[in-house]
Amino acid sequence: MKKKITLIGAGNIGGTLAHLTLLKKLGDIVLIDVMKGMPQGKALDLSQSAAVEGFPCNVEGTNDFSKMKNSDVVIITAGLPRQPGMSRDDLLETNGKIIKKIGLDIKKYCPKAFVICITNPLDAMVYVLQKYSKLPVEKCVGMAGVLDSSRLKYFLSVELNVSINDIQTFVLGGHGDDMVPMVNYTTIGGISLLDFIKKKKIPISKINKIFDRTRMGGGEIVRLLQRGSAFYAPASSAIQMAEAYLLDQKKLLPCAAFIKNKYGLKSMYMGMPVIIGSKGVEEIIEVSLSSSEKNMLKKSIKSVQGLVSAVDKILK
Ligand code: TXD
Repeated sequence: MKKKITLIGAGNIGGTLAHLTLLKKLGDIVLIDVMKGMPQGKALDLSQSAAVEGFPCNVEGTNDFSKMKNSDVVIITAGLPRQPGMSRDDLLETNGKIIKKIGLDIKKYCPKAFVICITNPLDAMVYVLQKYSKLPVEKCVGMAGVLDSSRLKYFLSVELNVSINDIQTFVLGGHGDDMVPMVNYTTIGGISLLDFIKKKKIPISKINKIFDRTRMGGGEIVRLLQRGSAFYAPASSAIQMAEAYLLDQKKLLPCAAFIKNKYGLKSMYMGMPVIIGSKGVEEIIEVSLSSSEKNMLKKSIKSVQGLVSAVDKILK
C-alpha cells in the first residue's frame, strides 16, 4: 500500500522535499501552500519529470488543506524564512500563528500521521505544533539536529581531508546559535576526534572555529543568498527522518524531540539523539555530558524556554 506524504509549504524546502520524496519513491505526495497556483505548478512540473526519473508515485498540488486527510507523514515548512539581519527568533509571532492553525488541521484531518516540523524558530514551532495538534509526542518531531550535524560533518571532512562518510558526530540542544556540537562523541572512522587533537592533527582553535561556523551555518547561507535561507540540506535532513519512520529503520538521529525526565529536563522539546522507527520516536538516548557541555546545554535550554513562553503569550 503506497504511503501518503503531505508537504505543507511548497516553497524552497517544500519543493525540494517533494523532489527528493519522488526520487526515493517514498510515496504519493500532496503539496499544500496558501499561494494560489504555486503548489499546482510545482506538482505539474515534478509530474513531468516522471517519464525521465521513472518514479511510480503521484504528486498533487493544492490550496485545499483537507487534502492532507489520512496522511502517513506530514512535513511542515509553512511560514516565512529569515531575511538578512533577521534571527530565527524574529519569525516567532508570524510563524507561530501559522503553525497553530496547521496543528489544528492535523488534529482534524490526520491525527495518526508522523509529523516533522521544519519551520523556524524550530524548537518553539514544534512545541506549538504538538500543543495544538494533540499528536502523541512520539509522533511529532522537529528537524534541526540532522542538518546541524550534517553541516558539522561537512566542515570537519574538508578540514581533515577525510571522507564525509567516515565522520560520526551530532549536535545537541536547540536550533539556535547556542546549539551544542558534541566533541566527545565525534569520531573519524571510529577514531575519536580528541585523538586527532591530542596528536596535533588539528588544533583545538580550528575545531572551535568549525563549531562556531556550524552554529552560524544558517545565517551564512542567508547572507550569501540574500533572499531566503538554506533549503537543499534541510530538505535532505527531513527526508532522512521521514525515511527512518516509513521504512522502520530504527535510525539514531539528532532531532527536536519531547524530552521527559532526562538531561535534567521535566518536559520540553529539545534537540537530542533519538531512535526513529515505525512508531516514531522510539527511544531518547541519554548521553553523559562534560561540565562544559552541560553548561552549553543549559544555555540552549534557557533560550528555547524563553521562546516557548513568548510564543505561549502570543498565541493565548
Ligand atoms: O533546520 C531548520 N529547521 C531550518 C528551518 C532550516 C532552514 C529553513 N528553516 C525554516 O523553514 C525557514 O526559516 C522557514 O521558516 C521554513 C521554510 O523555509 P523555506 O526556505 O522553504 O521558505 P519559503 O521558500 O518562503 O517557503 C515557505 C512557504 C511559502 O511558499 C509560503 O507561501 C508558505 O510557506 N506558507 C504557507 N503554506 C501553508 N500554510 C500557510 N499558512 C502558509 N504561510 C506561508
